[in-house]
Amino acid sequence: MISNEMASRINAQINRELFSAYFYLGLSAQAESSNLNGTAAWFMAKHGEEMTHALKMYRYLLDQDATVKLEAVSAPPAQTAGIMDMFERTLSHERSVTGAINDLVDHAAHEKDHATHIFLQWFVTEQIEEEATVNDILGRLRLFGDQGQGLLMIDNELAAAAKKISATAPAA
Ligand code: OFO
Repeated sequence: MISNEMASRINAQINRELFSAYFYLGLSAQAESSNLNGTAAWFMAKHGEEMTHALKMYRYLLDQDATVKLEAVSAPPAQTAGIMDMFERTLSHERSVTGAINDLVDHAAHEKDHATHIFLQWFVTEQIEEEATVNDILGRLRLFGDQGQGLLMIDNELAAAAKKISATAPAA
């Protein structure tokens, strides 16, 4: 059993994870409409990952005999200004999620809720990887360009990365 306050904070995080999934779904559609099929596959794979994150928290609340409270999910950006903008928004989004996870960890520590504190460690590690991956993609876009051959190469790399994400997706 966890406190009502802790459960309510985790419910808010479920909403953020569902928003993340929605955010990536929107970017996937925009990338595919621009014929960036590898990029679209990568964002779609991220969509799947974010759903898994939401479901991990959903499962945790139920296992802790707490109430799952699903709220409305905000709309993601309807338009972006190309691939660079997509990944810049992705990085800033993931940084905000990292901040929210850190706040949850702080609160679990404050409540001396050891179970939740341990549960959240997986998310702390996951955020490091997510930010590093997006930073790497942005670095390559800056280096090789977001048009022509450079863009084609990066789009192909993202197609390969999407396959790996899907193949190694953790079970909820
Ligand atoms: Fe759920 O890790 Fe990204 O947002």
